[in-house]
Amino acid sequence: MPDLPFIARARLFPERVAFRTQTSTHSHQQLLDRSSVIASALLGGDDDLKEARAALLVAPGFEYTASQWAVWRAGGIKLPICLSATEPEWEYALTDSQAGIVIADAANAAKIAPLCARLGVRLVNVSEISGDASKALPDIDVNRRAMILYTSGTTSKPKGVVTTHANIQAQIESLVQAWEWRADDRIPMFLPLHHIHGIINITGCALWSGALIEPFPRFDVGAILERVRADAYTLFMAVPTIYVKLIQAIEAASADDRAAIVTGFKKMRLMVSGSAALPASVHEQWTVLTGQELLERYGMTEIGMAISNLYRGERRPGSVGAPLPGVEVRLKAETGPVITGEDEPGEIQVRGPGVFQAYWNRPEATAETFEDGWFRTGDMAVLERGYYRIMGRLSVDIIKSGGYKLSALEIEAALLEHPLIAEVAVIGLPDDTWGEAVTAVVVLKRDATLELASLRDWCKGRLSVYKIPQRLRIVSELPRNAMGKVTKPAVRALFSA
Ligand code: MCA
Ligand code: AMP
Repeated sequence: MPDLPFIARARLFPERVAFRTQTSTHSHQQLLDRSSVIASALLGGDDDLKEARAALLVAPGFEYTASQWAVWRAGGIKLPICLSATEPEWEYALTDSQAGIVIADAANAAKIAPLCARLGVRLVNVSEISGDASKALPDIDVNRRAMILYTSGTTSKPKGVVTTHANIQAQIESLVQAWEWRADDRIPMFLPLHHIHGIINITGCALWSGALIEPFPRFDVGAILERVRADAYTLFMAVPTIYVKLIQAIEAASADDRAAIVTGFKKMRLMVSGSAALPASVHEQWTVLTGQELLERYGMTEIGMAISNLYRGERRPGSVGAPLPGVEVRLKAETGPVITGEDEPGEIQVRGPGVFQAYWNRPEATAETFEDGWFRTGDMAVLERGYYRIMGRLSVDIIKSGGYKLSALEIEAALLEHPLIAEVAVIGLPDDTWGEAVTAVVVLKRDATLELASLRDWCKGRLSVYKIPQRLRIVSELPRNAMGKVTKPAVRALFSA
């Protein structure tokens, strides 16, 4: 059987540098070698992990990717989890996916060890693995399941999105072609590795192309701008919030620093924005500031990237462009026929080899989300002069904040456990930096008082930082059935009142 696609690609450029940090470089050959050592250790006495779910709690970089490849080469399913999630969030992902293994590096192993012990999940400290690749690795078909990504949606708990090696290959090849990835590209990686943006668009495409990745533990504006002014990158990919933060930093810099930073950005061959709407004003501000025209694209965990402005062609502010290679897109009115003309809004539906297989263990949710073989995104759009413009989402229970997709229902369920809260409705309110700000409207229990700071403190340990309410409004009663979709606009109105 042929090698898995990512292995075959790495063998094309074994000596090229895949990861570079201030203190180290690692080649594709080193990735191949290290991943086979880790794969041997994962297998132990077995011949094949047989799709066992292996969660990864490893800092981004060489060791992370070697661990990911090891899971795949040993026949497992990679389960990316958020490094900064709370224990209840980790527990949910591990139990829902019935994970068998957690792979953690030295810095993270201690944090998750008590949970692994409680759940009876095998914990592998990858930092302690050394030695030879002693085992023969199994043959893996590209149609085997490769990854489960948890995504929030219209249900209160996140659902696991299952993709195969073939799906991942299709998602990567489409972007490599559209954006003309090259072996001499260099890109920073500061986005979290439990989402498509970091996993596929940056890491997956770069490794596929023999390009170089500079990994960062997180987005650190100072560290990144320092590398930009050193002309370290040809490509840059980020969420709109990051462009807003970069604009703020550039504007605050001294004239000399600013000129050096702007020169670094100007030299790049492509800068991409996605994961949330890029306001046309931010797009235009960025062009004025750096001379770079951002390329905005649209995607989703279930499908990878679907629509993109053109690398060679128009990049229209406020629009997401045209379907990517290999991706079919149609608009559909909720109860009507497929929309064939322009200027008529409908739901975006997508078909193609990159589309996921199923929600893990949720056949009904999977069935509901497909219509005649087309994936229903839940996003509304309109086609204008050949380009799609996103108009919003069908569900008001989905919030996009800082590029993260959040379920209002999940946050409501957590807040309802607060001892002083009787009723709650969570909404996303427009915010210049975060896109939407998580906002809680609450009715308190009799004679209780609550302040935002104390609510936020209470949330720590229960919810990841980006799910914690930024704004709080206390009311004496919620509009009837506020937690249902129907009256959410009425909840929103409580803020403008
Ligand atoms: C953090 N803070 C927030 C939020 N997040 N405030 C409001 N809203 C938020 N969402 C606050 C914290 O409470 C803290 O406040 C301060 O900001 C710093 O927190 P920190 O976590 O350090 O923030 P950051 O590092 O500056 O993070 C901002 C970020 C991050 C870099 C934009 O959110 C990020 O990496 N987002 C990208 C997510 C992503 O990759 N999404 C792609 C998924 P205080 O200082 O008061 O304590 S979507 C996808 O994959 C699809 C397929 C697609 O299309 O791409
Ligand atoms: P996620 O499931 O986290 O991958 O988020 C996917 C969702 O992000 C989509 O369904 C859209 O609502 C939103 N999204 C992604 N890219 C864009 C974009 N360029 N403009 C508007 N919304 C976007």
